[in-house]
Amino acid sequence: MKTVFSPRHAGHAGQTELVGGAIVPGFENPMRARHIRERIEAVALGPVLEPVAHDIATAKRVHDADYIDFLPRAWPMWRDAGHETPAMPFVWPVRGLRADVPPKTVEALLGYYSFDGGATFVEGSWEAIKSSFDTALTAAGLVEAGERAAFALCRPPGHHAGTATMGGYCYINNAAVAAQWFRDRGAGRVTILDIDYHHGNGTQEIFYVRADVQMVNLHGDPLTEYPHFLGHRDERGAGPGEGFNLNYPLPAGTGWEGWSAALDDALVQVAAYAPDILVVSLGVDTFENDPISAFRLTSGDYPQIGARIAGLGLPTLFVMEGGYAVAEIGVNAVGVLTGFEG
Ligand code: SP5
Ligand code: ZN
Repeated sequence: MKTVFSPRHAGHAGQTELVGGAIVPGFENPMRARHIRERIEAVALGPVLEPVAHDIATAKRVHDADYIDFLPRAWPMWRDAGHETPAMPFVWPVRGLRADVPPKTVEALLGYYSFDGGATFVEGSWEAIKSSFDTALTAAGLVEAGERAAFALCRPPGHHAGTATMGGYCYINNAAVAAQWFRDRGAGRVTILDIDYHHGNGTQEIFYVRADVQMVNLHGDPLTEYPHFLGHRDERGAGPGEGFNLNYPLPAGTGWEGWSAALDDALVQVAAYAPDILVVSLGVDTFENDPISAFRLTSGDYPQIGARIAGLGLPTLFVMEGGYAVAEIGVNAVGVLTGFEG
């Protein structure tokens, strides 16, 4: 399997995040991509290609134009406002406040375009965000050109990013951009299967009223797990999209038995939809030792996940999302891919 990967992810480094009232080093760091890349070489998964630059207009097919235009401006505005720390949102237009009047300062705009404080900017962030977008589209191009599968080693991840909101380490929704790109290139139906520990709230929001992109999510129950405010079982799509959004919230502590049973059910639903292309939002924060998650999958489980997904027999684009047990992230993520290849 071919991988697309950009060294330009590495400038997105040194971010901080708020955990329990304390500012700590970000869990989403450059070592993640480095370990996956090394594992690809160690197991000789296949060639690693650099992405081709794509027009950012493609991101505006699933995101609001003003939101995308803000992303490259966030860090320069923050720096010019005199800050020396990473740019972090801290005020949001939630219930009772007005979200219809775009504000003018960078502090306010960061909140206007986010749902949490988890998407922060440093000097190299935009270059990394753009390279991650290019990586997804370049890998999508490989699948469109006839590869059975391709791996977009994206960093930063994307599935929490909604139409006009960043959050949860995500800025541009790489999987959603790729799915839309397949549609625009003639695919009739696309499925996004999201197996990251966290619900793919951004992807769900983007496709919620659409029948041409099926969204299937396995994740920690939002009653106790991040992102908390989307991902319940009764969210099944709306209007023409009714029935094309499927959520499998699972309790913290779920291990292989419960998780794989949900996967098997999900795969039956995907097969019934009969998409032309499958996009997998591949997070491995379902791992037992993940520092911010609570499922109990083991490294031996990941190849089995890949094998079961391969059973669909669909052209498949894997897009990297989360996974924070850095020492094992390479074995786990690449394990899915080698399991897929059989
Ligand atoms: C792409 C992705 O996986 N984003 C995840 C973002 C999670 N952000 C906040 C998680 C808060 C979890 N708190 C549990 C801390 C346990 N020590
Ligand atoms: Zn996650």
